[in-house]
Amino acid sequence: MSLRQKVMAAACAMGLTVGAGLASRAMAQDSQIRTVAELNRAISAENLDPSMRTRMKRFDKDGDGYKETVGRLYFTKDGGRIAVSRYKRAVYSFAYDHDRLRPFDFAKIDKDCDGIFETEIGTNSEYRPPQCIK
Ligand SMILES: [Ca+2]
Ligand SMILES: [Ca+2]
Repeated sequence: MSLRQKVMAAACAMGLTVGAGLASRAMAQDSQIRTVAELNRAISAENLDPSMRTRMKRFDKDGDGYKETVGRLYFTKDGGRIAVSRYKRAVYSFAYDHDRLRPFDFAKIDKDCDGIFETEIGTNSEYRPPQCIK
């Protein structure tokens, strides 16, 4: 293969990679999780990566010194990850990432505790458990 051919092949491979990245991002947007039920399905055992352990950490999101929020990080078998925030076992927000690389793609919160994540929030924003969950 000539140098020119090698460069063309590399450019072509990069183009395909970028295309696949955009396609998976578009799919992630299409399959956006809208409800607690859809979230629970996404993090059910059969959809998780068996080689990765779910991580758990407690957070003080409301700033009262008590770590009321339980955060769990799930690794999905399609190569993504989902961070879920719970207060007394009830889910109130999550963040989704299709490739396990910073940053997360998007994050949502259920502000009125009706089981529907109606509010998009910044993936780095601090958010406390909604009053209705307490
Ligand atoms: Ca707290
Ligand atoms: Ca809601």
